[in-house]
Amino acid sequence: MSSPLHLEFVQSASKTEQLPTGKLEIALIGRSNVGKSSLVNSIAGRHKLANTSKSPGATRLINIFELQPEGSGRWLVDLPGYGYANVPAAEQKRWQNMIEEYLTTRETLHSAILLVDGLVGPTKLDLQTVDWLESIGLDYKLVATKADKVKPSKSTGRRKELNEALGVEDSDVRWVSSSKGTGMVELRAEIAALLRQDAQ
Ligand SMILES: Nc1nc2c(ncn2[C@@H]2O[C@H](COP(=O)(O)OP(=O)(O)O)[C@@H](O)[C@H]2O)c(=O)[nH]1
Ligand SMILES: [Mg+2]
Repeated sequence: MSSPLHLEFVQSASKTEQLPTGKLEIALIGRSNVGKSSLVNSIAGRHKLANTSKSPGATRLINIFELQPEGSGRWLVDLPGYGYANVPAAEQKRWQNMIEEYLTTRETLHSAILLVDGLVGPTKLDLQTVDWLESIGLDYKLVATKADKVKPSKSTGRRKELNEALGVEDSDVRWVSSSKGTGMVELRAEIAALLRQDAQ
């Protein structure tokens, strides 16, 4: 189960209603630049499956990645990142609506994975997103990204701060590094189990 998951890109959509019908979806959410696309690539053990970018805000679409075999309908869904400051307010609002519409209306959506930058810690928008996920009753898991950027000497303190800011226990957060592969074996196994469970 530690090996990469065989994921293939299915399609992108700018609106929920453009999405094809799936069986079971897990959505990746997080602010722009948090490392969502890199995480998709790491989970799949591929470099260029999902587009990664040094310029935040590049992912403006809902991107579907299907656990193979083709047609399984079991998807990892990369949502547009929120909170990118250099995007005009109207455009941000449009993304926000797209994300919220997807998360509130998608019947095949099982749960979400909320990514928080491990070095930066949860931003105000991340905390709002947590509250919002709680309010709509969508199940979610927490992943702290870019673990390699936290110096070992600061690691314990940083974890504590992040846990306190989110109001969670240490065991509630999976720390990963897409560049170093830290935590990837466990996360792959967890996502594989989620995607392979019985669909309703
Ligand atoms: N050091 C480090 N950088 C990362 C990691 N994951 C992503 N990045 C970098 O963070 C930037 C944004 O990553 P990307 O996956 O495009 O973020 P997205 O906007 O959430 O999809 C890129 O420059 C990545 O190379 C990681 O685990 N470690
Ligand atoms: Mg991206």
